[in-house]
Amino acid sequence: MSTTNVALRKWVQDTAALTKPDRIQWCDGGDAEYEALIQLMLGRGDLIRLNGSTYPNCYLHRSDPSDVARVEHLTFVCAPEKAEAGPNNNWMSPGEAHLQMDALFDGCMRGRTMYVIPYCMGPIDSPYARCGVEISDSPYVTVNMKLMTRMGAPALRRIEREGHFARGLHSTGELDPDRRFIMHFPHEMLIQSYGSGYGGNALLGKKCHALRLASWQASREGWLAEHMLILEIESPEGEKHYIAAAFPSACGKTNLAMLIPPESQAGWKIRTLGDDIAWLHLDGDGRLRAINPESGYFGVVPGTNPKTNRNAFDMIQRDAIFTNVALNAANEPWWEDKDKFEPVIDWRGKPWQKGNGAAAHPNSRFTVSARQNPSYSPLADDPAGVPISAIIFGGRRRELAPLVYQARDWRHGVLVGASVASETTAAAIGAVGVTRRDPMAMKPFCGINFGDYWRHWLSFGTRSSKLPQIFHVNWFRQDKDGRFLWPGFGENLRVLRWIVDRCAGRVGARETPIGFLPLAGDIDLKGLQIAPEVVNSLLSVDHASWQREMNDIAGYFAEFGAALPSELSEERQRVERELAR
Ligand code: SAT
Ligand code: MN
Repeated sequence: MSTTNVALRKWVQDTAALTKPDRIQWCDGGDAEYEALIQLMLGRGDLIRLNGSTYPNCYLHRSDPSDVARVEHLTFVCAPEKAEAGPNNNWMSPGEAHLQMDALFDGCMRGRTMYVIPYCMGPIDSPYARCGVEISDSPYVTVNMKLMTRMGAPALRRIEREGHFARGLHSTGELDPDRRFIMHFPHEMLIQSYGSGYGGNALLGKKCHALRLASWQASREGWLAEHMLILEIESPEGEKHYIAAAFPSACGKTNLAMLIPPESQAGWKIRTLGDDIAWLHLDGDGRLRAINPESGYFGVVPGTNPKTNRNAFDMIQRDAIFTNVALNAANEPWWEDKDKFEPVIDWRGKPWQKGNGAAAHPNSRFTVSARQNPSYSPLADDPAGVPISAIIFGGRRRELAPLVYQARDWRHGVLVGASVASETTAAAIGAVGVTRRDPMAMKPFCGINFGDYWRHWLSFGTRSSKLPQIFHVNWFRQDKDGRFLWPGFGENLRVLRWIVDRCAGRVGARETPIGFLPLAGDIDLKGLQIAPEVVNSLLSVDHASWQREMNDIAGYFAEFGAALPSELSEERQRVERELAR
């Protein structure tokens, strides 16, 4: 196989001349190709077959122990001007980055096969979808791309029709942390990733293309590329709303997207359109429509069980790839909080003993096709996407942020999104549990200067009068003994219902300086064992703490200097004035 697209043919030839693979394989995305790659990896020991009667077609991949998460300090945006990348990104000049990367890629695929992987981010016939080609020497990447994207022949046909595509070159290299870089060249719509085989560093359609390059492209073309799940909520009366929600990695996006209504919420239904990324476009009527560019999930495994996420638990019983989980005595995948049984082999492949710490890596992952999700919405394949009623921002915060509040208007909502802060998780290398600013949950993924990105967000306020309402939630409030105040998981539906009621104009709210909060009784708490004083503290706004927060946000915004939109600092000052009143 090859292609009629001259630019693609030339890029493949040039890349082969540089990396010197033994073979080139053009991927068609078919099942036979997938099977053959699985067999190849089983033979090489890159995959372990799991118990075939309880976990049919499931495999375990162990990555190098030094290669288990995204590496933000080795991730760069290489735009010609440093100001384009902003203080929120590492920057290197494109010339220097190309020199470094060419030296790393030189001859790196000797003895290996070079896979040419055409893919489409979004429904193949959607005007909102965008194509890319990843060149990789990793069969693990190739099979994951098949599960995560619309990969193969149909994507190549679209590329040949349209004539343009994003380019991603990836090699696992030597898996040496000192020879590892994830480089983005937005002006060339090019990604170069070397030295890591792990998730967000290697599956280039996901964070690298669909967020970092796409956020650059979206800001030029007038749309939004966001780190958001997309869900459908249907009331017992059949009223449907679509919600997009942004949370940092490993803060429960997959769980929320697949939420199962508890018994007390009979008749309500949640369907999943996406669990990680949303591309949002204004349609001809001024409504914001969302598509999920992905077609599979790369979810955190630990903590998944029938109580926390029955849908996810069920969907990973077959045709799934597990990365860095443990094994039990029955050769089944095992992870913390899975069940009462004990693991025997840890994620490194060593015998596990009590007291050794976690058996599965805290950032261990499953990869599955989205269609295996029992709550999968076929609208995920609708080329037109879905109209969004509400945008939700959230973070992991022990203190301060109430369970839920609503921004006054779009401009205030942009401030709410820009001020998101969250405690760090195991999804990236580095300290866990440290609170940091993570605007729109895009800190690791925004390929442009946050100042320009916020200006772009604000510009929607003048482009349409039918924009979604913006909310902020915090499922992670704790008391002084570290106990969670809110039960979370399925019970979060109660908060989603209030959000939908607000969008439909059915309930009032208490106006506070930080936005609108629920009135007593408007969040359905029937059947919850939750004390009134706990509800009070979940819905309280402590002015002194919020003044400190606004002050902290001012300090953070100051890092962006002249790139910070004045509208955003004026909005912050408005909130600050109201808090002081
Ligand atoms: O490894 S990924 O970056 O794709 C997962 C995540 O951090 O959300
Ligand atoms: Mn994510």
